[in-house]
Amino acid sequence: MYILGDLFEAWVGDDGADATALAVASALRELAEHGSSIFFVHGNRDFLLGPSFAEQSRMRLLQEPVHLPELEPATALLHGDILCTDDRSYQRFRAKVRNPDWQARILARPLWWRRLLGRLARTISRRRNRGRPPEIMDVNAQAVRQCFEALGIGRLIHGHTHRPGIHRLEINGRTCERVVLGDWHGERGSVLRLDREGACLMVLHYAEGGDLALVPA
Ligand SMILES: [Mn+2]
Repeated sequence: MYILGDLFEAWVGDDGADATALAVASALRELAEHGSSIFFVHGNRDFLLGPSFAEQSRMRLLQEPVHLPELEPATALLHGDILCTDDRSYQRFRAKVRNPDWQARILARPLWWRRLLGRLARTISRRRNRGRPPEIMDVNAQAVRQCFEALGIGRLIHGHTHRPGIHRLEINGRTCERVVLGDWHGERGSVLRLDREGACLMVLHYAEGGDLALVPA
């Protein structure tokens, strides 16, 4: 199982894991104990999730892009925020907070201070994003193209933009595919099924009686 980041709304350090995070950790651990391999890529909200929580959840932390050359077509996984290059101020912010020295300095601060900083950052981000043109928050076509070319892949899978869909595009005469996962909120959930038939986006569906099923989106 590959979790492509922003599993959590906010993460201020593994020492700040709340009851929800601990419940998630124990569910993941149980899954791992039943034989699943679990991989985690950071998102723009939980980029401070560290080795201690990963160990507790039996997840392996991966650096993006995650390359899966054994798949047909060769596939790469990303959270997706790095493709949103039209949002220049966000990319500057991202470069700063993904720097290991910056992260070490922040994590050395007391938990209460990090919680305050996290709340402040979310308030600023909400204000900033209000009333902005939605195109800015989507991927940049050139960044997508460069990603396919640089990685030599035929399929790219990411989330982040909350615009689930499967997009076909032509790159150097080859038909490539960009799969955008949907979000997980309340009773909504987005899952991608990949098999020989190709990629199919699925959503969680609660049937009557509360049974959980996956149905095509
Ligand atoms: Mn995100």
